[in-house]
Amino acid sequence: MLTKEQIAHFETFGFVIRRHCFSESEMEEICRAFDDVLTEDRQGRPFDGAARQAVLGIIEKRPLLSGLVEDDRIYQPLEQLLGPGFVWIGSDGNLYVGDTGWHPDGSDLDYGRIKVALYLDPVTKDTGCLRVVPGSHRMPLHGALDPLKGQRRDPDHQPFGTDGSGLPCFPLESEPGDVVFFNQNLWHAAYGGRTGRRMFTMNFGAQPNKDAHIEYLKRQYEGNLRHVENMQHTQSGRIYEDAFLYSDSPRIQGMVGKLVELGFK
Ligand SMILES: O=C(O)CCC(=O)C(=O)O
Repeated sequence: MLTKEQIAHFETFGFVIRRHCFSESEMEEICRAFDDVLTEDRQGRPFDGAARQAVLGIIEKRPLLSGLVEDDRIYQPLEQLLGPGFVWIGSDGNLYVGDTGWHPDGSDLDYGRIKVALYLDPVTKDTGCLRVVPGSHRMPLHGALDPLKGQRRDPDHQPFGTDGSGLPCFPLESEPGDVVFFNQNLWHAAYGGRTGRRMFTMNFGAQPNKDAHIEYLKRQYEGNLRHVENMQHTQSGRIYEDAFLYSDSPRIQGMVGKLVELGFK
């Protein structure tokens, strides 16, 4: 459970990091499952480091990883932050190459969405940890950072007189076993990571109770299908696994019911 101070931290700054959530032996198993899915996606070939590898639906592909979403250490904070009835959006497993420039995952300020990120190797400010601009999940700061969007296309574009690595921020340095929860509207980036930096994310939305929320979920699903086509080696034409969509777990059923109703697969 999060303390009321941790909830206030999340509400105010847009993120909270929980330390030592998973033990060393749990992380060894999690890393093995992660490596296994990414290797399978490369059809057993070594990672050549030419470009980021991203596998959508990673956690749905292994029971050990799927179990994370119903684990109290993940599930309870989400229920506290998003409220009951929150929904699954999806997961991705990544081997990163180079820097990730500043961006928010979205600007849907009216719809609560949380990204839960686990970095599988120790990462610091200058070796690829997640950097965030505290408070940028809300207006006016969220909108004021908009000029940074051009910097992802052109690193020489410096609307605030600095390159991306010099932007004022908070570095979420982490060790394997730590878990980062952040609001998807928060501006974030990563600089200086090694080629093949490992991390995976699990993404959740509050219970959709407006047409705009459903539209968001549909848009995201369509975008993810395109992402599978563009970035994944293995092509399945779908995002989720049946074992996950039709899980026996009441917690998982609770978060995927809406997706099944919407015909996502
Ligand atoms: O770790 C990174 O490179 C950035 C992660 C990120 O941008 C994301 O998960 O949306």
